[in-house]
Amino acid sequence: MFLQGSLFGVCDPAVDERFAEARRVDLDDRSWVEFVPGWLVGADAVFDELLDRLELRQRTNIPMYDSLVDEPRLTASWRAPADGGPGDGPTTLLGDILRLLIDRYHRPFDSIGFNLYRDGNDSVAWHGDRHRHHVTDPVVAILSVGQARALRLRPRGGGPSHSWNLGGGDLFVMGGACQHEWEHSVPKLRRAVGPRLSITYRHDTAST
Ligand SMILES: O=C(O)CCC(=O)C(=O)O
Repeated sequence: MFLQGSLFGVCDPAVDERFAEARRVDLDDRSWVEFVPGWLVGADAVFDELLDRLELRQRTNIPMYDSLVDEPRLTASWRAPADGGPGDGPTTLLGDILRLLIDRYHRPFDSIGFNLYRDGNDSVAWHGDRHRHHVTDPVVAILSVGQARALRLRPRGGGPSHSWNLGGGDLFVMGGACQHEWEHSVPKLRRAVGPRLSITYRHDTAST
C-alpha cells in the first residue's frame, strides 16, 4: 500500500506504508539502523517542491574545536505545534510521513530538520545528535532526496566505519544507542556531485 502526497498532481510522490524493503542492521547489541532503499517514489518532485518552499539559510559562527566557522550546508527546520499533536507538517506528504514514522518506531516525532548539501564541498562532521543529552535512545529518521551522498557511522571516538549511499528517496533510521555510542557524518567529496536534501525527523521527548 502506498501513501501518496496530494500536492503534486498526476505522478504524485508516494511512500511504501508497509516498509516492505526495510533492511535492519544491528551495529552492536545496543544500536541499530534501518535502511529502506527507494522508500519515497517521486523523490525528485519532492526535492523541487521543498527547494521552492523552504527558507534555507547558512548558519554562521558555529563553534568548531577552537574556532568559529560557517556551517558548510544550508538548513531549515519545522517544529510541531505545542499542543502535543503532530500537526500538519510543512507539506501534507511530510506530515503523513511523520505519522507513519510515529506508528512504526513508537517515538513522538515532532520536528523536521532540512539540510541542503549544495555540492561536494558541503558536509557535516562526525557527531551524535545533541538531543541525546535529554532523550535516551532517540530514533532519528533521515529521508534523502536529490543526489546520493555517503552517510557514515563509526563508534564514538573512532573505529571502523560503516557507509550508506543515501539519495533519491532512501529512508535511513538510526535507533537504540546510536546517538550516544556512535557518531555519524556526511563527508566532503572531491568529485562533482549535484545537490542532496536530507529531511530529518526527530523527537524531543522520549515516548509516544
Ligand atoms: O544529512 C544527513 O544525512 C545527516 C544529517 C545530520 O547528521 C544532522 O543534521 O545532524
